[in-house]
Amino acid sequence: MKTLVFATNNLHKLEEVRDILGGSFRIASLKEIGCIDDIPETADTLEGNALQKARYVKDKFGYDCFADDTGLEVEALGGAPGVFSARYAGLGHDSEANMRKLLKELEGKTNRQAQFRTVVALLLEGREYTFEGIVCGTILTERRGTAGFGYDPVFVPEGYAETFAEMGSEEKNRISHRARAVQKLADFLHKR
Ligand code: ITT
Repeated sequence: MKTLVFATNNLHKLEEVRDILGGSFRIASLKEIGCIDDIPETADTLEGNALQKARYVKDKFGYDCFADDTGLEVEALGGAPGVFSARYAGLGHDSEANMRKLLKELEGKTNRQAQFRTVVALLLEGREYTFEGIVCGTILTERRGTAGFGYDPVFVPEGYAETFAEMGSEEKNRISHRARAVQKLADFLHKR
């Protein structure tokens, strides 16, 4: 089975991607390759950050690898928090504070349309590839559910009544932004 390094410090993402790709690839974590660095994400696009993370691991550790950058893009907020989703309420990846700020910004707004967008960047044999996955939905006025991570408790994907945090990992991993991008990555790798 081919091994792929996934350049993420987010253990929820690692678990999701292992669930999605686990049957076909062995997904190695940064810890397994001896990387404990806080990888810089200073680009101003999801594409830029995904490539930055993958290039960092390739340059410093020598492994072909892939990375994911994800943002929640809210229509009434002009696409914010977008690439700043992790740091929306300040430094520190504080999901509770980020959701609190989001709900506050949307107070009284009737347009609750949003989308999660993931860009996966793959570095393989000296070339770079990107794959995108989007899921549209709406932002609730309050949190619901405890599964998942990040903004999952306030996001209801289109065509569903439950939030990502209520539906549990199996269902989220069938329809999510990350699942869509990672499936494109898998299709690409299978065709090679
Ligand atoms: P890495 O950069 O180490 O991969 P990260 O947590 O910094 O991990 P991102 O920059 O891609 O990841 O994600 C930005 C934020 O968006 C993240 O901290 C979450 O709050 C949120 N997010 C990402 N994917 C999500 C998902 O599937 N469901 C809910 N929120 C998500």
